[in-house]
Amino acid sequence: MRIFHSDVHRRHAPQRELSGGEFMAAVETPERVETILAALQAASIGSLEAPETFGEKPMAAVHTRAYLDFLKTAHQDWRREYPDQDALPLIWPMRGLRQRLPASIDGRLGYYSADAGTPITAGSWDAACGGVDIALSATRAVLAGERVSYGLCRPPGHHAAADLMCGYCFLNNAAIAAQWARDQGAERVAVLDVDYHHGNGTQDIFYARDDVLFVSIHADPDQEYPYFLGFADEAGEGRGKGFNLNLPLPWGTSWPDYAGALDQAVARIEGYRPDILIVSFGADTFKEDPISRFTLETLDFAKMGAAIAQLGLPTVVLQEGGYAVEALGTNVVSFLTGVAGDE
Ligand code: SP5
Ligand code: ZN
Repeated sequence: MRIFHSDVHRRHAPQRELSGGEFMAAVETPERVETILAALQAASIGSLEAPETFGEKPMAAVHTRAYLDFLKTAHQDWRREYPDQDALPLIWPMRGLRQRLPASIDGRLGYYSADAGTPITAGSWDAACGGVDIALSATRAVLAGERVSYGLCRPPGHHAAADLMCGYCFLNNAAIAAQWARDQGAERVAVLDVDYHHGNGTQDIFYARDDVLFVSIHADPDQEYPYFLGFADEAGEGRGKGFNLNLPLPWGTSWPDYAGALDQAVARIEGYRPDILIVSFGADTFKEDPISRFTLETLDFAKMGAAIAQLGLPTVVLQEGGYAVEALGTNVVSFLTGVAGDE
């Protein structure tokens, strides 16, 4: 298995995040990558490689140019107003307000964000670009004939929409990879999102399309973040009708019920006959995850990977969430071992 990673993610190192009414220690930290890398090296399940550089064009095929330009300078603009803090929005253009892009940084932060839990730091843009390069390098490896590749992306991507940052995500690594695979000649691309949280950004980006199937297993948005998308009745629109499948599960879900949903997800993907499968993998379904409420165990990740491997598809695994740092590396290795099968 070819594995792609880099150190650029370290430039995104938020100290604190707003959660539960107070500033808490950030959970989406650089240590997440360090622990995964250490476990990958110890397990020697693949070659560790540096990503290639792809530039902004693949990003601009998914995100708006205005959003990319905003992200690029957001922290510099913020620092002119607020000397020492990470950038966070505090007001959004909601019901009854004008959908108009303001000039001020506070206004633009609200316009281009969906929550106040996604701090922008001085190096966030560079780190996010590095995550995209990793995702695209992993995708290129699979298009070139590798059966399975893994992109150790950080920051994660699946909550980011075409022009919204959200849920620790800035650039949607999986969506950019899916679109890029299409542009390289793949006719049908499937994205399977098994992060604990619904991949609202990925769903939104492909909602009206039938050339990218989006299937997601996640905590019920009636109970869990992101609260406003990810319900079972969201099936796609227009040409995309029937090409979006949400499988929400309640708090407390353990392997037997998770496995049932995974069977449905796998059956839908099999019926779609994609040329390539992109997996948004979050280990935040783990029983000890500090912000989540499923109860999967380390060995369940291997079973999850094995069920996905049954599809026999060229498969790109991209890292999303997972915040139980001590077990994170082991959980990722468990999943990848399952996906790799007998290779
Ligand atoms: C990529 C990814 O996994 N993003 C997750 C974003 C979740 N953001 C909201 C976190 C709210 C946590 N509050 C739960 C407190 C538990 N004590
Ligand atoms: Zn998550």
